[in-house]
Amino acid sequence: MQIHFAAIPVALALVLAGCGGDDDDDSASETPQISDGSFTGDFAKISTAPKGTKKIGGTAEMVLSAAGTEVTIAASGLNPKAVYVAHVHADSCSAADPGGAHFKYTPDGGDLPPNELHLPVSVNAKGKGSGQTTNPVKAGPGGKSVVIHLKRPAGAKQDEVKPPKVACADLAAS
Ligand SMILES: [Cu+2]
Repeated sequence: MQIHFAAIPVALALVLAGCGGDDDDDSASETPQISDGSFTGDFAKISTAPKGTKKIGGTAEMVLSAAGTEVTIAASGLNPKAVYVAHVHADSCSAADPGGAHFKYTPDGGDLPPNELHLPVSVNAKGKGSGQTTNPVKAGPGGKSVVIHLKRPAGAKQDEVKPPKVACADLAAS
């Protein structure tokens, strides 16, 4: 058996991050143990939605497994001529700012994937929106909700500078 000495810490860290099977505090790893499971919620329009936004429904689902994280949405009531984007957010839909800030794997890390979970949303002619994203790392309990933003209003030529939140779904174990 030949293991290069320098490779051992890396291999150990991978094992600890990958299985999460013990609580021993014998390493620098701060990765909390995260259970597999499905977390789902129903979309509802929120108060920050621009005037004229229709009633929004549908569901969001986040699945945590050995494969990491998969998030999917199936929304209804969207404007087929508008452009939307969805993110996993770090607060609940009932927060003063619904959904709060974006969920980040590394709190002081960047605001783009793979440090965040972003879902492009495609909307069909009937206003049904779908989106999906994956990440090889399991999102922790910090991922509390999925928020749909209006990225570009119908007829607009440019994206919103700060895309308003139009709908939110709380993620709860299901
Ligand atoms: Cu967002």
